[in-house]
Amino acid sequence: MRFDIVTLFPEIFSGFVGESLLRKAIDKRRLEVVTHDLRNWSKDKHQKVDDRPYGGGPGMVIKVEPVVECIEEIRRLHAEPGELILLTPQGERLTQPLVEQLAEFPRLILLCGRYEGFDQRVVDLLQPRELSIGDYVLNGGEVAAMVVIDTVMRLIPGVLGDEQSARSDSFSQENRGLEAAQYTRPRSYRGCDVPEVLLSGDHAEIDAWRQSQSYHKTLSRRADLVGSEGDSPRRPETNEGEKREPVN
Ligand code: 6GU
Repeated sequence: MRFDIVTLFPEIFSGFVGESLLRKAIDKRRLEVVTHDLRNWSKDKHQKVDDRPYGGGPGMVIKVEPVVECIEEIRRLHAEPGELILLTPQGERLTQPLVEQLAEFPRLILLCGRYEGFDQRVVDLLQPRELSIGDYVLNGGEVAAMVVIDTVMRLIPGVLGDEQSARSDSFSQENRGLEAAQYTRPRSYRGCDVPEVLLSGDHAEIDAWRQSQSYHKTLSRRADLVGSEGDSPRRPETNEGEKREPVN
């Protein structure tokens, strides 16, 4: 899968792209990440890509020509035209099912906004899919683009190493609930012990305990995830949860 990132701040991505999991996936040729500096498409000698808004008001607006011409040019860099995504707080909210859809595309082009936004004609002409990562305001789309790459890449076969672990993550199609608590050695630390059931070696019992934990944790923290019939997490068959220690 290929990601093209269009941004005014390509340096923001260098540490992220060098990070080990992403770096390894790139080295294994499972992923390709290419940044493009929007200023390279400026027609201005000062490489300006923004201007004052018509009608007045605070802030600056990113101009239409550099964006449209940049997207046209980078589309031609690769056989796949790519799914164009504009990162904006006004977009559709990114959720795990949407991440799963995005992971099916061979190429995503991520357009990062800044300042007060883009000239509306960017959207009218290019008709991107508009995405937001949540109900809060970022200074720009760069952090949101990293969230898209981070969430999508883990679903690409061969990136995580263990595909099953991504499929059963919290919020995935397979598991809409929160995950059960995990423990590793030591068995006891400062008076806090690993739950006995995890040491029992009884896998059916362990599974039931984890399902019950997941269900009760989801209900207490994120009741909004326990929706209508058919939605996970389902209530476990047993009443294990009631007699166990409370979930944290
Ligand atoms: Cl994608 N961009 C900005 N600027 N703010 C956001 C966002 C995106 N998603 C949530 N807040």
